[in-house]
Amino acid sequence: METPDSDTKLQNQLIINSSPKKQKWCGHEFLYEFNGFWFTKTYLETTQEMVETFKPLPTDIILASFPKTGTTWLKALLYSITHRSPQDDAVLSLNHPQELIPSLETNLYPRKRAQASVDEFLHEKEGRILSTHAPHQILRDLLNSCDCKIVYITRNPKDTLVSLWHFLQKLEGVGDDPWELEAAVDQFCDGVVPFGPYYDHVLAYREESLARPHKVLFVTYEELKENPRVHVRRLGEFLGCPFGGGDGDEEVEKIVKMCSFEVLSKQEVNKSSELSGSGFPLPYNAFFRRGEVGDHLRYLGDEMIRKIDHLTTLKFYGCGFHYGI
Ligand code: PAP
Repeated sequence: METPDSDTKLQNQLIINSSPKKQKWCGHEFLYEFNGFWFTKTYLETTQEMVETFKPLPTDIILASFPKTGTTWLKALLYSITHRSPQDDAVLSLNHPQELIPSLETNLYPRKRAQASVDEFLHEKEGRILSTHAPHQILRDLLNSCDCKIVYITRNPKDTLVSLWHFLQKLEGVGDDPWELEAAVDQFCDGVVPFGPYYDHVLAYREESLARPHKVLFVTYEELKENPRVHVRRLGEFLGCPFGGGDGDEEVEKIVKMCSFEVLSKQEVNKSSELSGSGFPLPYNAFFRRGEVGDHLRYLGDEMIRKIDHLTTLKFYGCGFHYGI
């Protein structure tokens, strides 16, 4: 996953940060602490590079999320909501959502030096949709530097963790040193997972959405599942491309269906076990597993659930956010 080049750069950052904390994670990976959050070596480098050089535009839409909370789904939705002409209809059946909307730290910054096309993408003026898993605490100045719109999706912590745990089983090299579920629960609760702590990540974007509702829209995976039509309309309005009545209802219906787990996960491109061009050493199909609310009940024992719920009560309920249990 890492390159010799990233090693050198990391060394320099480690010197600047004096003594960053480092913790063993899963497989052969370590995580490094930066401004209170944990990153793999690659993400530490690319996130720092992005913070130093990325210039959002007022016309940008930034999809922000903690990993495994519904990013792929929201990518499909944002793309469809903002591209509604008949010739756009086939795009989702031919392209993986992760490739339609690039991730700043996964796709754009690691290759920025090497790929002219990426530079070109970053210099596009209108209608860019970009995603990031970076926490608001680290991006605050950058995101507040212009009037770009931010859509943040979150998902209940137990399903998020279970989804992350499954995803990482598919990562090359993890098989030699499996990430046991007990260890995953402990590390998740300690916040030592990529882009963690999860709770701090969610709360900062939520706070920002309450303070600046015209700039940040906060949506949960569960509410999107429960009533996708309402939230597709809400997204359209927030992004300045509302749906009317009549034809609007049909358009909403079409988008909800096109982006549903049932339809997307059956597209050939999304079923493919080829290595994806998403920047992860993972196949295309790794982004579609079960797509359900409450899947954690199949995997987490009572004690694990108690531990996560206890933390959720302290962190979320303690802040008046009654979510995640
Ligand atoms: P990422 O952070 O690596 O981009 P992300 O897309 O946020 O991953 O999360 C993947 C989860 O979203 C998977 O959940 P699961 O492991 O619990 O199954 C995946 O199945 C789910 N997912 C992908 N597409 C959809 C969709 N269209 N509707 C609902 N869930 C989806």
